[in-house]
Amino acid sequence: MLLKEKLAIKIEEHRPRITRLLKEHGDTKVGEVTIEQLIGGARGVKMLLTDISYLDPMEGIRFRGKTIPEVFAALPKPEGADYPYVEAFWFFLLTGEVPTAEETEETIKAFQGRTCVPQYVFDLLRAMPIDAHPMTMFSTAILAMQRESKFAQFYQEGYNRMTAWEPALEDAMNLVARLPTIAAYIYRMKYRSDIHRSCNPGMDLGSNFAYMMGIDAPYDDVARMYFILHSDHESGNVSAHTTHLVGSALSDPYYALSAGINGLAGPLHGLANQETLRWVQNVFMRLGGKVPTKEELRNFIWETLNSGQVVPGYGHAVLRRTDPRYSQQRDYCLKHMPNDELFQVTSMLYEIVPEILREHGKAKNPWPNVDAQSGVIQWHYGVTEYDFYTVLFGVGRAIGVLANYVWARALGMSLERPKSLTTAMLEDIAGIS
Ligand code: CMX
Repeated sequence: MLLKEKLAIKIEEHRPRITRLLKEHGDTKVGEVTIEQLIGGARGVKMLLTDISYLDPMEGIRFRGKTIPEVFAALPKPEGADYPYVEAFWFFLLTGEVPTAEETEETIKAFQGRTCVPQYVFDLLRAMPIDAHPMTMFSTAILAMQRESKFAQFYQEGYNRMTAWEPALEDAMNLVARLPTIAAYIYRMKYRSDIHRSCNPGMDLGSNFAYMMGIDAPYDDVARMYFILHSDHESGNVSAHTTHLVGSALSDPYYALSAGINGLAGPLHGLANQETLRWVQNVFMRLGGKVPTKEELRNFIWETLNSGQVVPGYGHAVLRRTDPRYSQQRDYCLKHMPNDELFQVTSMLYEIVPEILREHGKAKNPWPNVDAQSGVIQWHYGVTEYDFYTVLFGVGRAIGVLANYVWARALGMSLERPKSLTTAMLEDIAGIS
């Protein structure tokens, strides 16, 4: 069955559940908010709804109820590949069902018909200063395409909340199809002498991205793994929440995603993968290019902490163990690049950082997150320009946040508008005024 047809059935089945919850249980309490949570970035406050992924602090992420290894095992893969088609994953995130071979083929075709990026996007990128950060370029390109939005057009022509998910899906699929082309264009414009490879409409998304980047196999499989791993981490993280928040004003997917990508560009969020590499490269530089010993690494970590900086790639707002996205990438390295110098340093950090963060006594979670490993793999395949890494994260993250955008419109989710209080009001509530 075509993705859109299956999605329509799923939406019809799901809507009564939301209506019932609202009508019959609207007053039921889900939790309470403490002053610490109110001041501390709403940590742990249960106030968002998504069925696309769920993050357990100990187990890590589940996409549509499946762990990462289960997702990788269940979804259809290209022949000889270790990782599934991104297109099959998109079908799975939206419908909650593993697509058949035929459904996968149809979804791949649906994306292949959408890869063409308008020329004005390239012109715009070329007009930007060449030293603009790749994330600035990426977000600008997304925003520039807003004029193409079917959702915005649908709103202008008379909005219908029952069918709003349909133009949202159109926009979301156009975006997911075009982002790899835009990312590869930014990369080659900035770092590969401005020589480009046009997208190859006969390929799947992972192969096409590797082709446009100009990197041989198994980089196509790395791309599939990377985009799937970075896609979604439930709704409360900065990029997902921002996309959702902006979308809740019925801003179209282009506006919403561009905003979410800007959030991903923060060093406490997606930029941490760039920061990890920058930080490790600093260690190498200090030691004249030599692989550091454990003792040297220890000193460097303490120096970082004592100067008031965070150790990038470690800690998490929700997770309380090693991020399974880290473990997956580590497994990849152990299989394909065990002797890589950078991987060996990354492994040493895994042995040392948690014990130091514990001793330091601040971070609630001393274990590595996804960003501590991802740059190492890119570096191995020649993508050594680490300020590009967050763009790769962004191509993947778009898949999750846009799937959420489609469902948010399908379920008629409301304008987000939490209530703020003043400090005096909090003092009053605390009984200290
Ligand atoms: N190094 C040093 N200190 C750390 C730390 C780290 N890796 N992780 C947390 N801390 C500190 C925090 O800065 C905070 O200090 P203050 O009390 O002085 O503000 C304290 O420990 C408590 O923080 P927390 O409750 O454990 O963590 P938060 O939910 O506030 O923040 C995160 C989570 C990810 C921002 C934080 O762990 C961090 O800054 N990590 C490094 C950056 C990073 O890897 N970000 C990527 C996260 C994954 C992603 O979104 O891509």
